[in-house]
Amino acid sequence: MKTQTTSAHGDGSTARQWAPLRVLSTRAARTLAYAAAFGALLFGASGCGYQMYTRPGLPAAPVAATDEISLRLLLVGDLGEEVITRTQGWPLLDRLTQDLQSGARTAVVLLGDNVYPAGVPAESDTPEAQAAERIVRAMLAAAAPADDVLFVPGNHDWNDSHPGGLERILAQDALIRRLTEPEDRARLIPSGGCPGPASLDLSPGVRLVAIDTEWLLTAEDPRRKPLGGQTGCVHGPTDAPTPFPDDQLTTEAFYRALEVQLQDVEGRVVMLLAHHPLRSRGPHGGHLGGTWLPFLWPAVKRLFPTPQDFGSDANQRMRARIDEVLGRTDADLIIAAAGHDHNLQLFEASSGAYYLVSGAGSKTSPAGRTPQTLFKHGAHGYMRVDVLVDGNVQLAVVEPGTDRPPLSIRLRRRE
Ligand SMILES: [Fe+2]
Ligand SMILES: [Mn+2]
Repeated sequence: MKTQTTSAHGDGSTARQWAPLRVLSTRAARTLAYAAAFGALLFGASGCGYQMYTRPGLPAAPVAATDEISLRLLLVGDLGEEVITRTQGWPLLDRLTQDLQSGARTAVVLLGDNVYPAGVPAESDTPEAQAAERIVRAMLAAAAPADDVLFVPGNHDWNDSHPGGLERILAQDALIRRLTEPEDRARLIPSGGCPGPASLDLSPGVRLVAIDTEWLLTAEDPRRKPLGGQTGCVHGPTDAPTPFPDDQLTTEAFYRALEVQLQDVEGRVVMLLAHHPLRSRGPHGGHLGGTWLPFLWPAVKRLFPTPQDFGSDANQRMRARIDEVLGRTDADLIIAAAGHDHNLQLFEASSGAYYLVSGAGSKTSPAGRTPQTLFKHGAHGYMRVDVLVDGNVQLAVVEPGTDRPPLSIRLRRRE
């Protein structure tokens, strides 16, 4: 708001009239004042950006003892800023390492935008390649105690949606493997520049299904075709994948394969892992407030949405298709996890499915809320999902610098 006030006063008047009045009497100044008031209204209506919100009356989950946890998943997206490699450490990564000392089986899931600004370059020995390697090394070091480390691709990993993305996805895959050889616990998933779905049954009761939403968002755009189009793609369980016949690697073939992975999972917890969210009230989800020029930026985004934003046709189509398939799953508990918006959000849909955005690994952005919002906060952090020995599932929001999770709830299984 400050900018507007300043410019309204900056008209340089040789005031005989009281200056503010005189300024307000010009048409330009009135327009600015209306715009400022409108902006303030939008800013206010959007829940004031970065603030934490927790739905009132949510019962807190009882604290689980270490031996009650059978599987722990730590979900963090958009972690790829170079700031995480600074020598004095990145508090979020220290906290992540602590959370892996649980004695249970653990997996760290990096929800995309693993390396900013444009993924891992194919050529090594450039300053950009060295920076990318430092970033991936910092992640792997923090996740060292984890049994599995899964890197899900995001738009920035695909050369920030520019041509040449496929090479950079393959380079990220190769770099992760090179840095973890001879172990096989860290991987890019889906791999090979393919859309997936790649599924991993971490325990008999828990299936992870990873998909590459950047591939999906660009697959139908003829100008961006070179992004995807990788041949020899596979789908299904990572240890027993099925090939896509080359001529059938279409979005339709993908959605059919996704449906298969989400069927016959009665009694299980299914977690969909993707970079782009299906639900969000962050800047990519059309949230209006709290960003730079709060009343201008959303208008620009609305007029010129990119596939990265909810407003675009490609994004809407993709979300509708995935939701349609999710709606037919027979899983007991569905968690659709994503990053992309740089904040922490949890939604509970009327279907009983949970949607989370955990994209605050290295940046932050504001978030508004919807009637389905259980929690939102524009702050650094990640989400922790614990599957207990007794079958209960708990979700906590972990933020560095706070001892107690700002949210810790038990997720409901559907009847
Ligand atoms: Fe991001
Ligand atoms: Mn992104």
